[in-house]
Parts: sequence; C-alpha cells; structure tokens
Amino acid sequence: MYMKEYDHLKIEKKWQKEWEKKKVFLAKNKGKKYYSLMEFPYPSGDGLHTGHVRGYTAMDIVSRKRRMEGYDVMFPIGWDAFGLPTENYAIKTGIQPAIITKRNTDNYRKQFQSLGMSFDWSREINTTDPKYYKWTQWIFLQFFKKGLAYKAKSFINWCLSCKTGLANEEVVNGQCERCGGDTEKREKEQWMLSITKYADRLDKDLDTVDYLPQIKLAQRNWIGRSEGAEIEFEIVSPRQRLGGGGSIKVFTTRPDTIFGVTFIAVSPEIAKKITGKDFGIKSDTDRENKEKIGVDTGLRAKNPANDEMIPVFAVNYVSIEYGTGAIMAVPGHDERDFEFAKKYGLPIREVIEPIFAKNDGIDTIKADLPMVRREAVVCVVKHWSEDKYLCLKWKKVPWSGFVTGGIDDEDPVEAGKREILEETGYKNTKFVKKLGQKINVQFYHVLKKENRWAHFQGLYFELENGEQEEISEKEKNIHDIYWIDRVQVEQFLSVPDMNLIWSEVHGEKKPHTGEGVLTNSGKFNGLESVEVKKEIIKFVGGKEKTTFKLRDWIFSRQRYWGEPIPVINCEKCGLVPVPEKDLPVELPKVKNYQPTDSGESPLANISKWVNVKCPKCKGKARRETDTMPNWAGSSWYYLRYTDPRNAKVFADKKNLKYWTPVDWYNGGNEHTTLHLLYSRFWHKFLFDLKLVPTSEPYMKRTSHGLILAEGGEKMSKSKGNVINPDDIVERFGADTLRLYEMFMGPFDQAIAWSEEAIVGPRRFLEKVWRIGQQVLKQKNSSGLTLPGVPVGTHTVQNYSVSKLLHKTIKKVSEDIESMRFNTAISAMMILTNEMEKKENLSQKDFKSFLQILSPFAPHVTEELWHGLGEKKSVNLSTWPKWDESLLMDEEIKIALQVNGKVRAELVIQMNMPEEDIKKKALTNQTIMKHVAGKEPKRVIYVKNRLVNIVL
Ligand code: ANZ
Ligand code: ZN
Repeated sequence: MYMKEYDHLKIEKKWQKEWEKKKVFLAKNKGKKYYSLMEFPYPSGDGLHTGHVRGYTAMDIVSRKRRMEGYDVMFPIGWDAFGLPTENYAIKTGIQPAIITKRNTDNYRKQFQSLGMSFDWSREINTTDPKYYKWTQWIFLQFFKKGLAYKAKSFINWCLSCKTGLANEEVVNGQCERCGGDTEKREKEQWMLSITKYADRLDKDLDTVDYLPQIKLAQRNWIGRSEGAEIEFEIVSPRQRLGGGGSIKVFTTRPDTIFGVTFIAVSPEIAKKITGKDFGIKSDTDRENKEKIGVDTGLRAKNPANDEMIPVFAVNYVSIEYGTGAIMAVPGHDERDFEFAKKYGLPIREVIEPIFAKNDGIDTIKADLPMVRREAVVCVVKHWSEDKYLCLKWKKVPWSGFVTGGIDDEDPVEAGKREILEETGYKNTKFVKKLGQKINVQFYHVLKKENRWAHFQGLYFELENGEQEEISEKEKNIHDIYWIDRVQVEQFLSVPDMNLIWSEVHGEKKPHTGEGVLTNSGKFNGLESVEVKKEIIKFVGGKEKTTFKLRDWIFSRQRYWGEPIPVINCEKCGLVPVPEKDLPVELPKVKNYQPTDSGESPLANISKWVNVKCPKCKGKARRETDTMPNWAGSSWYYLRYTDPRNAKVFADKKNLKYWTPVDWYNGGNEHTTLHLLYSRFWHKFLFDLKLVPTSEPYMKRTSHGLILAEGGEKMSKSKGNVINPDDIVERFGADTLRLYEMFMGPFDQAIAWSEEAIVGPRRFLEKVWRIGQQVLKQKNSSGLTLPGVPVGTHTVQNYSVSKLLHKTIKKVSEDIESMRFNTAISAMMILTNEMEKKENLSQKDFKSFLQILSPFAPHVTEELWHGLGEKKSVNLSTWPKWDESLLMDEEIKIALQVNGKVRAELVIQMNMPEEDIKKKALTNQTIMKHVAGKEPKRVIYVKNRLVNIVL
C-alpha cells in the first residue's frame, strides 16, 4: 500500500494520468462559477522556462483552492501563437510556421502536464487556428463597420531588422521591443483602431475593478488623462498678412498661470500652417530630454488676460501630436519654458507663490479655526567674516529656519532689522536686497492660539561685525541660535518651501511648478491656484478640455504570420469588408516568408491569393495584404474559452453570461499596459454592441515578478542561463519545483533562481512523506488512535498540534488570497516540524494538513490522501475551516477542588477540551496527594472556572 521512499517520478506520472482519466479539472457550466486565468503563453521553440512556472503555479493554487471551496472552476489554457519569432524561424529553416507552431505547442502541453497544472484541457485554444482567427477577423469587421477601424497615412516606427511597422508602444528607447534592433520613422498607410474614443472610459472604469494599485497607475499613466483648457490667443501682428484675423489655440493644464505668459510656443507644423514658412525646426517627441531650440516667427499675439503683446516662437519641444500643438509659455512656472526663456533671453515672470500648509505636528492647522493672514519677512543673514548663515531652531515647535517676523504697516527692511536684533542680538545689519520670491506658510500658532497664513517676503542682509546685545529671557526661551555653513543650510531648513528663498541667495533658482497663491494676476491676486482655474478659463473666454496621451492603435503589420485583415480593395468601391460567410480569410501557404524591403507584406507576392473579385461590384479587386499585430488574438481569447468550439458565434451568450467577467487574472508585469488596455478596449466595444454582458473583462488583476537567472541576470538563451523546468521536474519533482517557486520570495518581486535553495522545499516534502508513512503505520497497526478516544497523554499533546494546525489553516487560506505564497509555505513548514515530533498524530489533523498543502504540491498530497483510504481526489474534498476558538492563545487559571475545597490551581488555555483539563487535574501533584489513590465518584468541570473532584 505505501512506498518506503518518496519516489516523485512514479507518484507524479500516476496522478497526472488519473486526473486526466477521471476528468477532475473539467469546468461544468453549472453551480457557483469561478473563472481564474493566467495569460496564455507564446509557444516559442525554447519551451517553457522556469520563469513561466511561477505565474501558472500561482493561479493553479488559486484554482485548486476554489474547487475545494465548492466553486465550478474554469482554469483554461491556450496558445498565443502568431508572431515574429516563429516567422523568423520559418524564414531561417523553410519550415512552415504552422508546423513549427504545432511542434512548440505539443512541447508546451507536455511540459504543463508534467507540472500538474489543473487546466481544463478540453478548452484549449490556439490563436493561429483558422477556426479561432475567423472570429478575430469577425470582430475586426465590426470595428470596421462602426468606423473604428480606418486607414490613414502616418509616420510609423519601422524596425529595420524585423522589416515591419511597430506601434509606439512596441518601441522602447528607439529600439524594437521584440528584437532590440534599430527603428526609424517611415510614412506609410496603416490600419488604425480608434482606441482614443474609449480613452475616457478606459480611465474612469478603472475605479470599478480590483487591480493592484501599481497596475491601475500604469494604465492611467499610459492613457494620460489631462484636465485643462483650450484658450485662444489672437494674432495681432502683422495684420496685413493675416487680413487682420486669426488666432492660436493653446492647450494648458495651468490656466491659473496665464498672467505669467511671456511668449507663445508652437510646433513647427503649426508655425508653417499659419505663416506658410518653414523655420527649419524639427519637433521632437522626446520633449523632456532634448535641447530646446526655437525661432521667432515674427508673429505677435495678445494675451487675453492682460492684453499684453507677446512673441510667437516655433519650437522643437511642442509636438503637433498633443493638445493643440501650441502652448502658452510660462517660464516662471514650467521647467521647459524656463530653460527656453533663459536661452533666448525672454522674460520670466512669477505669478504663483508657493504655499506650504503644516499638516503634522503640534502646529497642524486647526480645521475649525479661521485663517488669520499676516504679512511677514524672512531674513537671510550672512556672517561678517565666514560663509555662514544665521539660523534658528525653535524650542516648542519643530521648526528650524531663518529669522522671521510679522509686520504691520511698516517698512519690511526696518522690520527685518528689528527682528534680527530682538531674536539674535546682532546689531550691525546691512541690507543687501529684497528677494523676488515670496512664499506662504499656513500653520497653527501655538503661542497665539490661532491659524496663521504668513505671507513671507524674503530679505537678504549681511552683518558688518559680530557686535551683539544681550537677548531678553523671553526670546531665549523661544529658540536657539546657530551659524550654519552654506552647504548645510538647505538641510537645516524644516519648511521645504524656504528653499526657494534660499536658492535665490545661493544656488540655482528653479521655477516653482506646483500650485500656490496667485500674484501679479490682476483681480485674482491672493486666491489659491487650485480654486481659481475655472474662473480664469471663463475670464479669458476659453473652454474646459480634457486631453489624453493615448494615441490610436496602429493595427497593421507587413508580415506573414498574423491574421489577414479581412478587407478587399476595389478601385470602384473602395475598401470593402469580406462578407462574413467567407470568413475566415485563411493565410495561404507560401514558399517564401521573407519580408520585403519595400515594406509590403510577403502576401503581396501571391497573386493567386491577392487578386479577387470585389464582393460588391464583382469587378477586379485586391485583398489587403497587411496582417494584424500579435496583440489581436489575445485581445479576446478569454471570451473564447467560455465556448471554444462554437462555429456560429465567437461564444454563446449563455456561456458568456455564466463565466464572464474573469474573476482573477494574473500575468506578467510587462503586460500591465498594452495587452491589458487593448483587451479592455475590445471588451468595451463588444459590450457596446451588446455582445458581452459586462463592461470590464477582468474583475481582479495581479502580476508576478520575473524569475532571474542565478546571479540576478535576465534569463536568456543567448546568455545560456535559462533553467529548463523539465530538468528540475526530473531530478526533484514537479511538487518541489512548484513549492520552490512559490517559496523563493514575495510573489510580485523579481527574484533570482538558486539551485542550492531548491533543496529546502524538497526536504520539506520528504518530511511530509515520512510523517505520512508514520500516520499510515498507526492506522494499519492497531486501533490505538481511534479518533476521540483519549489514550495516555497523547490527546493532550495532540491538542497543541491541532491548535497550530488551525492557525496554519487560517494563515494559508488568507495568504493564498493575498498572494503571500511564501509565508503560507513557511507556516506549513513550521507545522510539519511540530507534527514530526508527535508520536500519535491524529489522522484527521494530518488529512487537514494534506488538504491545505494540496494546491501547492498536488501529487504527493494526493498519494498520501489516497493512502489514508480516500477514494476521491483531494482536490474534490472540502477546504478545511479553521476553528476560531482554537486560535486563542489566552491562558487562564482555574481552581482545582477536592470535595468542594480549593486545593490547587491549574493554568490552562482558554477553551481547552474538557477531557484534557480533567486529565490534567487528576494528574496534578497536589491533587493526587489529596485524592490519595481513591477512585473519584465524579469529576465536575465548570467551563473556564474550576474542576471539582468528588470522592
Ligand atoms: C501653461 C503652463 C504653465 C503649463 C505651467 C504647464 C505649467 P500634461 O500635464 O502632460 O498634459 N503642453 C501642451 N501641449 C503641448 C504639446 N503639444 N507639446 C508640448 N507641451 C505641451 O501637460 C500639459 C502642459 O504641457 C500644458 O500646460 C502645456 O504647458 C504643455 F506653469 O500650459 B502648460
Ligand atoms: Zn467594387
């Protein structure tokens, strides 16, 4: 019945076959559904590597747990098999991509099976199967019919080595995301999908889903929602050329800075449109990094806020692709404009004073008190002979800074001198200059007991000598005086905004780019920037406008191994969709997969395939020869799993209603922008057509960290550091590999492979095996441990194991939900250490332990489970519940009585089982003396209070 040694090879094969035979993991389409999904792989020639195993194991654990919780679980798998690596391999070897794909998927399937993944294999799909891509093409046609798929000439990124166009998001630092080769811009006619029409919803609806915060953020950044305004600046000169009219529309997120505009900056394209002249400037999309260049166009515009005449520059740092392609430049508060203005000697005007509100510590603003505004000065004072500055550290509040003080209707310089004298005693101050920067600080004045809004004017003084008066006792109690070295002043200041004042004395002044209080802004002076935006937009006749960074999706590739775009070009009728009855448009077999240098797809050379009749007029026409990008098939695959063999629709409504949305979707960190966004977009489109029941495809999304090679480098074939899971499965077993990968570190972080560390999980499983053999032996040898019958002291000892077991059940249950697999495993390791020490471990407890371990190590647990007489898979058993009362650690004292008289005390754990307590009472030394060997008539237990032994 049981093996002596833990023979993983035998056990794992045996159960994989058994599961398959008994169809343990097939989804049933009835009951409480749970849809767990892991991104399907691209089946490359190299096979699965250990990096893949991490994410799949995680979702396998979740799926197995859900089955045990009584859900009808669907955990499907398939192949995202179109794409360049296969095509490039086909070019090299002359083997058809379809054949290569079959070979690779066969290998992947075998590998997944050897890992014990509980996939529902009956739902396997393949994006390159014509029966599948028929529906990818069909969905594309729906986009086309709604005008959301269109052709446009545009500059695209061209990969010189893949010889294909790439979407912006497939270019990373100027290089092709796939092959790492150089890219260039080429103008080409391209198919586009109007994802921008969904930008707003793609952003807003993130509020309705449970994604990890960093994933939502990545999506939001990619969509790049920006709330601002469009404002027109009238062109006032030269009048004659423009016929006295015309204006430039700018997009700004900071209408509150409009009084600080000192020039208009437009993209070269807009400059050309207005003036007809080419200024020889190329716009650079990489607007943050490049040196800013510009030319005065000679145009003058009027600022609608203050009627000022300002110059219009054609610049390289404003792009035609964003907003209106023109900006109102505010060098006082924008770093790019600041850099440009300094370079070209344009005025810099400050209109926003920083504001700093104290919101921690004892000087936190009190919400229920009014704000009292005070004019104030802040005095930077230089030492008479050294490069040091006079600083104060307050005693009662956590402030350190310069000499400051309030002023009423007096000359600020005089007030400053007076404050310096009062607070520090220094007499001979020489005023040098006023500092342009003013700042606002809001705080609770602890001594005056009121909220203060201090409006600080910066003043700069130098001391002529060190002559000092005695300071009053009162002042001495307020602060200590320090002379701080120039390089340390910045560190010393506790209010960060004071740095802006300091930076005018020393160091480089930078524009304040945050919010604040308006100044030099006419009737808006003194108001806060965040509150005044709408009003200013109205004041200058602008309109509120939201823009997005997201661009339309370039949806064509000039390559062979992709879904043909199902459209026909007719000279007479234009672009005509292939009739639905003619779908799929199958990829023809070709001899040569080589892409062409002209940038046309290799399909263009197959005249038999290309030349067709127009479906509308029956005249001469040509097929589209571009194919879809490799993101197409993965944009809707999770829908197909619900009904994978349907030939009439992409999925039956009933199945969609039952299974979608996906309850939990896990995948690589690298897919949290593009794939996730693209599939959300397709889903919303299908939702609008009432073809899917929900507006979001995935309820929950998590991502796992990469597994790096030993030493921390990325695993790659070229570096020869890829770890093949087959090898590990053979030597250590799939259960060990699974455990190891879940144990190696926090799930969302990258972590390096370590051959040495894998031994730990293996030893753990060997221990589980040994304990299992022990429990089995007990079961087989005698009736000694029949559950519920206490024998000797064993029950008492078992009690502490039970307690730890219930703690572990709770921990594992909760940790799986929050993907803290590593801590779940270490809790189980601690439990086995305790279990191993016990001589007569109860079968029941051991079985509960097998159940919670089974999602992690399904094979060995299944073997032991059946060894203990179970007939059904452990994955069909019920997930154990923990007993709350056993979790309490509280110890209490109870009284031990003999014939009603208290003779001793006993410390017990609260809610300890009655049997255990009675036994403890009877074996207590003092009590045994009093009982003196007599047979007790009765033993009465009052819960958590006392035991009375009646003789
Ligand atoms: C005036 C201003 C004042 C601006 C200020 C910023 C700070 P985000 O937040 O990324 O949407 N801008 C607008 N269109 C641009 C274009 N086509 N190329 C380059 N820059 C452009 O950025 C919006 C801000 O970026 C806009 O607000 C505009 O500069 C600039 F203190 O207007 B702002
Ligand atoms: Zn036609």
